[in-house]
Amino acid sequence: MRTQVAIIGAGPAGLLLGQLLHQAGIDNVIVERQTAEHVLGRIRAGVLEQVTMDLLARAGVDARARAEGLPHEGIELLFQGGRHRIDLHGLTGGKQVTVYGQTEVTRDLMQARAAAGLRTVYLASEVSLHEFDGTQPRVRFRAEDGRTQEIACDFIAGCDGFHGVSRASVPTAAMQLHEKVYPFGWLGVLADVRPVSDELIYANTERGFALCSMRSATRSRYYLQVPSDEKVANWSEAAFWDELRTRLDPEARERLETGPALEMSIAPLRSFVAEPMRFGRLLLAGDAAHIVPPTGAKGLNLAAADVGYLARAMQAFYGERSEAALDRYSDLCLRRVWKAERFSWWFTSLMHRFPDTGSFGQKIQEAELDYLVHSQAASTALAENYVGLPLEDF
Ligand code: RFL
Ligand code: PHB
Repeated sequence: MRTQVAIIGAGPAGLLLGQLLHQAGIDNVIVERQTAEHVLGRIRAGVLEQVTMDLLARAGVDARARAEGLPHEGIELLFQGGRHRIDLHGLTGGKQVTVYGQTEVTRDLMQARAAAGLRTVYLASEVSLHEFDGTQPRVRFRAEDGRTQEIACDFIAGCDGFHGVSRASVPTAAMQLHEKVYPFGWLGVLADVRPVSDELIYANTERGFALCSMRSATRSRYYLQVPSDEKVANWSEAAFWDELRTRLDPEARERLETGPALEMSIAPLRSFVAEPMRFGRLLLAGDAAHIVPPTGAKGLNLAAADVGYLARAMQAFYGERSEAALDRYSDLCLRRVWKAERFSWWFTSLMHRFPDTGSFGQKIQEAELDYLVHSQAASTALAENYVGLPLEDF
């Protein structure tokens, strides 16, 4: 098999890149380890920045996100038992975010890819990357029928997430890794109940963090901070709802609707960056290159921004025969990535209870939150990061 760009991974990064390249007339093949159903079954992100919506539009796959996504102009911070609104729209000169599930983004991208007749190999095992330090890289894998296949290409895009093979194929001496693992995770529940509030609630409590999010007017997504060694099996659904209630304010507690969990899982929290993001003809994008804790809702949005830059760089390569944009790819991404890393780390540190938080740490968090919601300068800094920093040079 031959293509211009072999994309490893059919998550949002790989699928969006495939669509953006297709729009630019660049042929691509996606190689994915799982089935499409498995990829669609992962319940993850829910908040899209305008930058991400714009890239979906550029890829021609924004119709349903625009029609069914929920525009959110504010978020609520809950601390010391009271809720305070951050007016994202007012503080950023009219920007907003769109609440639309990663599952739906992925479904829309998969449908567009199928409609365009683009090649995707699912259930590819033993994927390996070869000769990306030259000009004719190759991707080898075992297909569903057990046969070994090879793709000859000009570029390999490593969009295979944190545990993928792409970053692991780079010699360790060629890469610098920066990592912070948090001593807690998020226990998430998805349920067909009406959201407790019109806007997302981020809660700081002495019992730990909680988040009230949603997927639609009738489907809610809730999270609780739990210790990192916690197991889902230790939680009954009733225990989840009871604990969530204790972390809410009296009005939200009263309004909270409960129902059977459609999904319940624990996600670990981690900050991670691999530098650089380019190794010859191998380019990393999304979670393959960097991870943020979900508190700032940045992971999927960073993945989208990376592939926006990458598609543009490849367009310049094929259109103008210029490698300049590919040469700048890593630096351009990482400048914005590190700002999102900082924001996500800061917001996580402010909202969660750490083993050494104690009464002093709790008081300091509450003082900072009090300052944050009453200072226009501090609220503006939160708002402009939450809605997403602009793409430089785009
Ligand atoms: P993905 O989604 O992990 O996709 C990678 C794909 O690569 C495949 N793969 C391989 N394929 C072939 N060969 C191999 N050897 C392979 N190894 C892996 C995998 O099967 C998979 O299909 O990475 P991508 O595309 O970079 O997308 C990143 C996002 O998924 C991630 O950043 C977000 O989900 C993070 N995130 C959030 N981001 C936001 O922007 N806003 C949010 O509100 C938000 N909330 C969240 C989140 C992540 C969460 N979890 C579970 C980690 C909430 C949670 C709870
Ligand atoms: C979600 O709806 O899954 C979600 C929303 C906001 C976050 C993280 C996750 O910060």
